[in-house]
Amino acid sequence: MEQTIAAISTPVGQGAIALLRMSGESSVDIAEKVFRSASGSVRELPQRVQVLGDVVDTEGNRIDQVLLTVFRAPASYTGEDTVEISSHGGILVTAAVLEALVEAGARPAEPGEFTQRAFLNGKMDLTQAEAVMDLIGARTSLALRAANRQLEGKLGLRVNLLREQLLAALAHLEAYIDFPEEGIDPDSSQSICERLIEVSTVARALIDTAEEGRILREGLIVVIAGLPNAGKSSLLNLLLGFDRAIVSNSAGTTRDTIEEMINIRGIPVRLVDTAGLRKAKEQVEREGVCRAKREVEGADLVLHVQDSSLDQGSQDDPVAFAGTDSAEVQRILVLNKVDLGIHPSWEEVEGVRISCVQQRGVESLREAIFNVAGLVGFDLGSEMIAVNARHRDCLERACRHTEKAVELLRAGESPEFVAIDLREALDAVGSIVGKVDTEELLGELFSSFCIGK
Ligand SMILES: Nc1nc2c(ncn2[C@@H]2O[C@H](COP(=O)(O)OP(=O)(O)OP(=O)(O)O)[C@@H](O)[C@H]2O)c(=O)[nH]1
Ligand SMILES: [Mg+2]
Repeated sequence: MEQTIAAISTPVGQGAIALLRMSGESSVDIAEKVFRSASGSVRELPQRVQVLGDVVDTEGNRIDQVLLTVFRAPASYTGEDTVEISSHGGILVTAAVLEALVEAGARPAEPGEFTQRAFLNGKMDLTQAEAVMDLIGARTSLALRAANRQLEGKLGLRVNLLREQLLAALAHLEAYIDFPEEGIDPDSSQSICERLIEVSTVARALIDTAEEGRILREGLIVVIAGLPNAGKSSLLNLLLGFDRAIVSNSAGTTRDTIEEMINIRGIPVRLVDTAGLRKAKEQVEREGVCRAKREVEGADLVLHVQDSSLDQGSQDDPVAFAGTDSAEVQRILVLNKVDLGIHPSWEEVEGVRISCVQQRGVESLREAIFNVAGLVGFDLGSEMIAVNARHRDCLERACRHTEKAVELLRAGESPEFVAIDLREALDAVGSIVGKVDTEELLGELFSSFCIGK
């Protein structure tokens, strides 16, 4: 029998109310031990109806007045008997209610354990379980929509179709394995190949959404870089809408990198302010410059800020910039301080002209950033499906083996060999939704969840 688990499902802190959850066969019995109510025994309570009562300690003293709801298996989130308790939202009071549940026989839940049980009880597939975390972590409306699509099972549906196609091809092949002397007739071989090519085409299209998936889940990495005093920190503050970074007219103000999330038309953007790039004399600033360069290397997009009131020729120390000009990183030249008048040397130069002080040009800059997101592969399509890195790895494995199977079939290899690759492909596709023996995978996956989810 699975142990009954309990957790505080809301964040630690003070709030009007908090929610505690319990799931497992003994949840109702445990609730019976700690809950006193005029509505009578918890065992006899109607399910999915909130009742008012007290949670009491072992001596019968009230810990808190709460609302309690019983969900009977299988009609609950986890598919098991579940009890939810809404207590007051204090740090001490929620801990005391949890302690009462544990004393009465529950075990504190591991991170993600409720969702893991929901998966194990067939309430959702793995992609949906992952979507729960995407939904909780979503920072923009686009990310939320994509998480909801996945939670609805849109990705699972696609993946299951791939599985069915592979299974059908394998079944077809098995028939020939039973009669090895006959070999695969050319027509069958052709139709199996066609089926498999379709599988790899669909899988590749899904792989192509991984970049969107990364951006939606982790954000587009936009690094603000340039010479000291160009106005990088001013730009960070302007895009953020509040004074996050110190701005001053002494060159070399910013040392450590400063990172904040912003939302540009639904795209989550991780905006990073960095130390001005120059040959720094002092050690702390040198370290800052090193960090700035590292950030630039890992960026999706660099906003190269320049002081456009100064002569272009006087800008950008080539030594300081060494190693930051990777051709793979997208760049936008941002010409700042236009309020001071643009120096003639910049007149012909293409770039987004802004003034942080006068808050001019911000919309054009947002537009330019949004367009770059499209260039690095942001195009969700109408279905809003975007796979994560784990899905991508599984799909790549599936493609490799499916394509290998096609090669073998075309070369007239015996069906046993082809079947080996097809089983590998099937295993890879199955592990996306969790339809394989995947204990290790599950442990790793659910440990990244919140406790109580
Ligand atoms: N006139 C004018 N001054 C600006 C503008 N943007 C920034 N400044 C000024 O330029 C100076 C440097 O701004 P910061 O934002 O600290 O520059 P930074 O690039 O972060 O500098 P470091 O952190 O030293 O590398 C400050 O005095 C700002 O007030 C602008 O658009 N117009
Ligand atoms: Mg700065």
